[in-house]
Amino acid sequence: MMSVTAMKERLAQRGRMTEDFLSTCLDGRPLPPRLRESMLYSLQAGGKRLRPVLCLTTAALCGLDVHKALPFAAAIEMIHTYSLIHDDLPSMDDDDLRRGKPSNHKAFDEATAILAGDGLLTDAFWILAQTGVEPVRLLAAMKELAHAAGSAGMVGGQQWDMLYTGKESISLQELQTMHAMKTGALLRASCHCGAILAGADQNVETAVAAYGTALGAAFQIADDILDLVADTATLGKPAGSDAEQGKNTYPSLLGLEKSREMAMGKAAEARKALSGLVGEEADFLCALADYTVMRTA
Ligand code: GRG
Repeated sequence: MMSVTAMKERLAQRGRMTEDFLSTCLDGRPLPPRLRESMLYSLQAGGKRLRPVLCLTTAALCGLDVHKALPFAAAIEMIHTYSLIHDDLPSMDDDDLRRGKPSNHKAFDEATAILAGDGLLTDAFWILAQTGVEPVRLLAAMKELAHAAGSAGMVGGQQWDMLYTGKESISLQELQTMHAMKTGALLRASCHCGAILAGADQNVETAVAAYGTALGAAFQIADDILDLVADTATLGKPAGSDAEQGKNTYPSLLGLEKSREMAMGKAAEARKALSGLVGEEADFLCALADYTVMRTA
């Protein structure tokens, strides 16, 4: 078992590795300065870097040097960052604060924020195309990522979220499906793609993807709970915004205690998925699953 300190150190170290890559990824390209500034503003605003770390770690777990997986992992963070910029727009969640700073459209303007998101999404594929693994593996991982981020995944989940917002009540099944698409798909793909890039055996690939699915669910339930119980300064985004916007959440459907139990259950499911795997990387992933539900921001 990995200690919380060792887990946090490894998370920070792989997060920094991703940030170093991201800080130079737009260098030497002919971008309009305002667009570059706006893209870098959100890319460099902090964040846990959970998704790239998951990708780097599952790649390492399956025998690939983390440096080889780095462009792909960084591209996932670019896609995640674009989704946050667009999610905060006045036409979507209309949030003024993200990662403890003014949202992109507040720091710049709405049109620039839309373009910064578009730029990050599209450039992510330009960057991941530079991942140094066999093309067949890269293509398979790219297909998985595009599916997870697109209309059958994150984008579709966001559409469900908007359709459900303000609706009296939705079923638990509807809530779970919406979150599996909106938040879960990218987290699952972050895990799965590392294994695909490394050319993992089918049974290991399946185990890692199952870990990602359970982790994604645990993460979202924890996020709903945090929105209810944490404060804005700790979260770096407006607390209580789910209730204010009339969103259906795990606590609103199940209550706080049942939601906590469900989050713990999903973290346990994530650890169980990796039970056939040994070593430091598997231990780290198990510690990350626990961190996902214990985190305070
Ligand atoms: C606009 C296409 C489009 C999609 C938006 C993921 C998403 C879909 C919106 C984010 C809204 C939200 C708060 C979802 C809850 C879970 C979540 C993705 C939280 C943010 O992710 P973290 O906690 O953020 O990993 P950091 O800042 O640490 O990277």
